[in-house]
Amino acid sequence: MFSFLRRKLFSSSPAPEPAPELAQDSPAAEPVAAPTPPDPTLLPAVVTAPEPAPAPAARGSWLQKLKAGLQRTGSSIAQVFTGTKIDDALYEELEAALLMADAGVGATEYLLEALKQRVKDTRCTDPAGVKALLAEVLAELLAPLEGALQIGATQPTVMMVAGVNGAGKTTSIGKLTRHLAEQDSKVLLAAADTFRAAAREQLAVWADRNRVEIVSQEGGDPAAVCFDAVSAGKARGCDVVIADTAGRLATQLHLMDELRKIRRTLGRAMEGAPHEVLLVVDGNTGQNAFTQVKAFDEAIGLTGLIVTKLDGTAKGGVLAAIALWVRERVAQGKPAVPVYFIGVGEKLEDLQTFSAREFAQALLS
Ligand SMILES: Nc1nc2c(ncn2[C@@H]2O[C@H](COP(=O)(O)OP(=O)(O)OP(=O)(O)O)[C@@H](O)[C@H]2O)c(=O)[nH]1
Ligand SMILES: [Mg+2]
Repeated sequence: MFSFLRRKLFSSSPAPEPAPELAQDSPAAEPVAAPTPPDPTLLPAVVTAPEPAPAPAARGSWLQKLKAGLQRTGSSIAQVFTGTKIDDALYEELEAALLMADAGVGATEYLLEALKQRVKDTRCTDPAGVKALLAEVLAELLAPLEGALQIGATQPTVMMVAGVNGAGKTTSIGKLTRHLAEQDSKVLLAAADTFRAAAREQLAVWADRNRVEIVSQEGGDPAAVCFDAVSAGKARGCDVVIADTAGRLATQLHLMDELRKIRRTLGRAMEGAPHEVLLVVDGNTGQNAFTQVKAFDEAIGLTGLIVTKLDGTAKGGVLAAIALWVRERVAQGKPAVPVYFIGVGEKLEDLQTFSAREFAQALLS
């Protein structure tokens, strides 16, 4: 997977400057903490030891995990095509299966219409052929969700990561940090979940394991931590600063205000920041994930997504609903919101770049 990430993840980035000393330019700034020694009880289940770069076969095994995770959904869609006739009953069954897979009404209608047209155009006569055509139209629908995370256009590239409680934000940041660090990117983490000591410690463990710096502060204002982290990132010639925020529901208005403040503060710390505003959603939550995407986008303007836990009983069809929403945005001249990564487990190699075709095939296999 690693070479795949290398290919997709990075734009050409200039070599980082030698690291100068941290400028203590903010009164609220707590010095960049030396990586905290890990408390073994807090070690995430994700890694037990630094792992070598996965072999090329890793992507194959990832696909198996994705297929297994989506199997419930996939097998029910695949069952629609086990008959011998292409008739109204087949399309009705397919409609029900797509809705069950959490594709939502809009994307289901879109897919059925596109599929019927494709069946007509290709004069397809057997259900197995219709299944192959569905894989095609689904991959086409999902295509706008593909996108490579660009690192290196600015130094540092500043990312803020948000999402509901337990979606997988910190774990995904940890996995991403490892991949970036292995690519010799200098990463600095900002523990902007200042309320829970466990949250700070969880991120500190990842910082320690990946031997990257972390800016952390007990209590206090998460926006101030982010400001300090970007200031430190600039002073130290970091390539990437990633802010981990506390989980919250989009309905908790004061907490959404806090996220907006973090976003504004990052912009004050560095012009143009944050360069990426990422939402982490739990793929298991189906249409709820789609609701979260729309609500967080409205509040903080998303630039990308990470969809986790697609190895569980994920109703992966929700990506079709998100893709349709992205298509509509793009048609209105707004930027796309790509799925930069999908999570298919708790191990390091289980964070993978998203491929529309692979995902469509896994969903229908
Ligand atoms: N199976 C599976 N588990 C995952 C995946 N990503 C994260 N997890 C697990 O989900 C749980 C929550 O992950 P966290 O990274 O702590 O989630 P968070 O969004 O940071 O949570 P809060 O900070 O409490 O809001 C942990 O047990 C992770 O190991 C994934 O892709 N697959
Ligand atoms: Mg967290």
